[in-house]
Amino acid sequence: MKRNKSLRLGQSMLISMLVCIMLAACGGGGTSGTTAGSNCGSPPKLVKKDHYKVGFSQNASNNPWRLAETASIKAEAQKHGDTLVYADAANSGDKQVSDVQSMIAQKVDVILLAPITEKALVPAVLQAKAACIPVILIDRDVDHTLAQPNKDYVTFIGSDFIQQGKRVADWLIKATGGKAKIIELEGTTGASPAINRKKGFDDEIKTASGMVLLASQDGDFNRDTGRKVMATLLQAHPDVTAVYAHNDEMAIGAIAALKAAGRHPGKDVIVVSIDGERDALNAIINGEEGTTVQSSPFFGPISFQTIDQYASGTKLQDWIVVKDLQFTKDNAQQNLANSF
Ligand code: GYE
Repeated sequence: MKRNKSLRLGQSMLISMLVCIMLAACGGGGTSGTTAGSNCGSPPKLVKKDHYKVGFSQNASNNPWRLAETASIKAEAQKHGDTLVYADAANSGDKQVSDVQSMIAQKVDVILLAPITEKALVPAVLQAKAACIPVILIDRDVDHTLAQPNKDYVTFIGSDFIQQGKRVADWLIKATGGKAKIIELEGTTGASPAINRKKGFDDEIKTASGMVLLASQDGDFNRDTGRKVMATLLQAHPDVTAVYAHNDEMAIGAIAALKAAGRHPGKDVIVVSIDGERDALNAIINGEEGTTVQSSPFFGPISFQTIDQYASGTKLQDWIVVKDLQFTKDNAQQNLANSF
């Protein structure tokens, strides 16, 4: 019985996927305005209502940043009296694609999507479009050669990741007098913040000839992975004097690895990162971390405001830029209460 049911589910998913692929293929011939087979707009329009059924596809829930983002979305949905259909992809691109497909099947009005990587969720974005459901990307972007804002999805709401990397690099160049041997811990390979935080930082340190990048490796935006990768890289590069982590979780992991190896983070190795988590602010206060550039996870208010604007027919920017602060020993203490 159960097997039959899942077989049928599998078959119907296959059929709907085939329909979507056909629609995407028909719509890909340069026709503008509408997707072939539907006339709901490109991107699909959102009919104005008092209350919406909003899908929120979260990519993971294994760190304070993700939990803060989810809490912010849930609180705002409640404030608006909207119904939230929430799914956590638990760090799997495949699961996130099927989460979005399930939201399409549940006929949500609009989908807030935090895509795990730039490429993995593109088919799901196109399937939602074919099903006349507008998608708003939040916190991470998709590959613009495969799906475009104001066409395949409504807009991307998120930080300027290149700028974040550049700001960290500028701080580090100043703090080290332009001389450092750096290990870089990258975020999840293929995720837009990992790609662009690397670009912003790597390009900027090239402006100071004494800034040497010893190694750069994926730590999956994860504390324990960051710790392990740092421990390994430390053996190969004992001459390291600075660590740049693409998020605070990996920075905290790196600090643990440095201490376990008898090093003194904040004294013989300067650690810098991005996000503004409470643990990182505390590390700055106790001298083990140099700076963290904020990447705000509080997407609730801006996301629901954008939904309202879109339903009212306001033409939205391709990218709604979230502005970020920067934390150092001068302001970490006073921002502790607002951290996550
Ligand atoms: O910096 C990180 C999270 O996509 C901007 O993803 C977000 C990043 C954030 O896992 O901590």
